[in-house]
Amino acid sequence: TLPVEAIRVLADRHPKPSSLKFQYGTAGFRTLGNSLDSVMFRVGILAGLRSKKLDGKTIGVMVTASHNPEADNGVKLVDPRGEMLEAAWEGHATVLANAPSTDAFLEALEGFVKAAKIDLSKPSKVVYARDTRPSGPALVAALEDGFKALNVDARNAGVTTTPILHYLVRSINTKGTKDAYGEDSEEGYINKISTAFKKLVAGKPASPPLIIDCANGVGAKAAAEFAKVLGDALPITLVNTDTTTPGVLNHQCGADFVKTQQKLPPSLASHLKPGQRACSLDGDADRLMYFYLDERGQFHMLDGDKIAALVAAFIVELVKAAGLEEKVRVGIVQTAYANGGSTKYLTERLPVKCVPTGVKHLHHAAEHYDVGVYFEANGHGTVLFSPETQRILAEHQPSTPAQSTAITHLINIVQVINQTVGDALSDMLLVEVVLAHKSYNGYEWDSLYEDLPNRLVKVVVPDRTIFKTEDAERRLVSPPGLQARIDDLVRKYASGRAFVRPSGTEDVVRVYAEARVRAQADELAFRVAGIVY
Ligand code: 16G
Ligand code: ZN
Repeated sequence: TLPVEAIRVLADRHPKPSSLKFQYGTAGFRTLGNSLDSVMFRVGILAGLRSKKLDGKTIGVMVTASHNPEADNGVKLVDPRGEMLEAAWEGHATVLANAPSTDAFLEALEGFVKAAKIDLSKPSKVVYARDTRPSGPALVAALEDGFKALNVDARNAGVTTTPILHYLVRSINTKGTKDAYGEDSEEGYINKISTAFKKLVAGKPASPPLIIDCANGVGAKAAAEFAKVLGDALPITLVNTDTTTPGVLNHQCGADFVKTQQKLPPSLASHLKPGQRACSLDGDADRLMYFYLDERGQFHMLDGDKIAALVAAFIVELVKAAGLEEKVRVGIVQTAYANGGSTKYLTERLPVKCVPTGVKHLHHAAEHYDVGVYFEANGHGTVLFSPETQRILAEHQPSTPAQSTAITHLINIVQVINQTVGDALSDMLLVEVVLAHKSYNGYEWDSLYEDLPNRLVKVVVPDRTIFKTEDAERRLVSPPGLQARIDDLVRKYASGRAFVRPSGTEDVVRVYAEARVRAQADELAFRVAGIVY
């Protein structure tokens, strides 16, 4: 049975604020950091129950609000293979977080344990971490009270990136098996990735230093580790590494700033020379944006779509060179936000699937390919190699030296990639491998295809729940009649495309529009926004 008394005593110390309603959305629970105390406590218990339900496998808990403002915070659970929490449990998490009192919480908990058939005699194991936000320590303390209440065997991974936490979860759960993912420590992570990276770029000419904008967030620490271990294999200059000054996290810097503002973070102006490439991480280092200045000093962004195109083309080339074209099918997964230019370029070369926003949708769709490349335009993404593909790579007998080289490269690429989730630093090294092999600079990479000018705006509406979509969020089914009006507007613009979807992380509706020329993309976005409200 549940340790009701222990839970009650601790739960009383973490009362739910009566005015708030919480929701486990695409990014877990996320809101102002100072309103999350009760949520953290309850998530601690839920994580323990999830572990018991999965026979004592280790569950991850990450405390972060990613690219959001410093005052925000959040928490999400990571399933045993390092993947997002199973969708059905998102609803359970929401119900438990909203129980109005300790009694109501206990009642909901008992009902849930029964309904989900959780065997409470099973062990429960959790590994948890947080980003650098000032609200983090207090929230982690509340989480730890949740662990204590259920007597969870909890390992503190300290202050680290979201993708490292995902890596740890998978490594812990596969330890000693034939699927062992890596040594379950941050050092193990850095070593695994950097060793493979060095093999991949051995003998390639040294590139000019790569500038990394760390968003003044938790990625700064891991980036510094990589810089140290990689040495001459990849000269790195770190910028925006201040994780202690209040207010600087994600402020005027980072991957989300670059993507939404489509401009250079001001702090990089003095570092970046024309022709040189740079990249930005977000606040928990799971999103990556590249960019460069051309000879005239003009800013050019290389977003998740450009990364997908670069990486997919390279993997396809290696698969062909390895003589595995018939056995290993490479495919791409995108969302509605993918630039029309990228979708056109990719569909002419590879199977492409469009899914709703959110990593869980992309990840699952990517699992259907032998090699599934998924990236959101915002810079979150990774590459999945199916178990069968990894077996083929390990066992294939190459018939020429060229085939042998290609297979070795593929095997090392699998090691560089964090297959559990999008990982800015691992993705960055993957990009650097491709750039080194193709001898591309930013401009040459950018020339793979041309982005259509686009504009994203958010609209505050009285009730965003009335907005319902279909066709991977590309069309509205509700409110009735609105989609037809959007279609009428879109038709007036050359290469026009627009869609409207309710945000999963903010109380707004998002409008995306693109068109052949900049002014028209802007105009279309604002006209659609005008009829949404
Ligand atoms: C979250 C998602 C991201 C998505 C974004 C959309 C994860 C790990 N992150 O950040 O994939 O692009 O939400 O936000 O799933 P929105 O629904 O507010 O537009
Ligand atoms: Zn993030």
